Amino acid sequence: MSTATQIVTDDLRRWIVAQAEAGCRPDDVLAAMKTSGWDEDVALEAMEETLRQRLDELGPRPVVPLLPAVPVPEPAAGGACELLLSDGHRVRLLTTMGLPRVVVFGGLLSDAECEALMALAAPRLVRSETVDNDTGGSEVNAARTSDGMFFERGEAPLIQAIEARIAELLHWPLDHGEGLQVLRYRPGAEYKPHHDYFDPAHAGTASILKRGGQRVGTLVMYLNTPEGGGATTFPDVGLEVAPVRGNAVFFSYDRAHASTKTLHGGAPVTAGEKWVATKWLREGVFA
Ligand code: PD2
Ligand code: ZN
Repeated sequence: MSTATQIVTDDLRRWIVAQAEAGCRPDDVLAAMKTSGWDEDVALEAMEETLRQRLDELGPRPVVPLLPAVPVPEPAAGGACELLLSDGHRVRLLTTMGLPRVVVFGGLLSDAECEALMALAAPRLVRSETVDNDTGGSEVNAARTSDGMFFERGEAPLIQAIEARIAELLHWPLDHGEGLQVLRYRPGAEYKPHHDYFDPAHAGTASILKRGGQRVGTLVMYLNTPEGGGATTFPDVGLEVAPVRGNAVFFSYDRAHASTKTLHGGAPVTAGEKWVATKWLREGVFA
């Protein structure tokens, strides 16, 4: 489509409004318009003008107060670039970020621990499910094409040792953590961008929160180094964490809100397999 013939029709305006009302991110709408041949400047102006007009039509809307911020797990590094834990394990701080709060750890798990965790998990892997927002149950979801399993908290000496290390590293009580989840991604498998907190607007959330309250932090530990792909991505800030055996990425969210910028995903694995163990931390006791 040549820029000279790019007329913003009523149909296009209606489409832009429909995308916004369906919750599509502006970047994705812009990308779709560019793919269909719209010049970026024309597309941006059309989006801005159309959405401004729509807001004017809707008139003033009540301001919904943000949920209050709650305490979150936080590693006690005090500026150090290495932490010595009480089990003798040394963990390196490779990267940190303020918003979203992200910390990348080096050497959180040894090679032997990664191997042992994969071996314990392998016979129990089944196609991953995600939370069904309406019922609070779980369902198979095309956005998550991995296989997974959950360990019970403390179910084996190796699990106990890893959980104790995480509790010390993140200054968060062991009983505020869910059981470890192991995921295996095969080539082509991915986990599309999502938030790990439970959306307060969804009908199923109230029942989920009865057990341990909200999630306030996530630790994704890499159990192997895939041959290709599989980064953990934070699309709001353009951060990509490379999956490297023994390393881990931690992020926290002090309210169940997109302003925490913790939208994140697992990029498609392009070669080999990717194995991770995820620990989710809750506000309260997860019994
Ligand atoms: O495997 C990952 O990189 C990944 C990405 C997004 C894991 C999770 N989320 C998760 O377990 O919540
Ligand atoms: Zn996640």
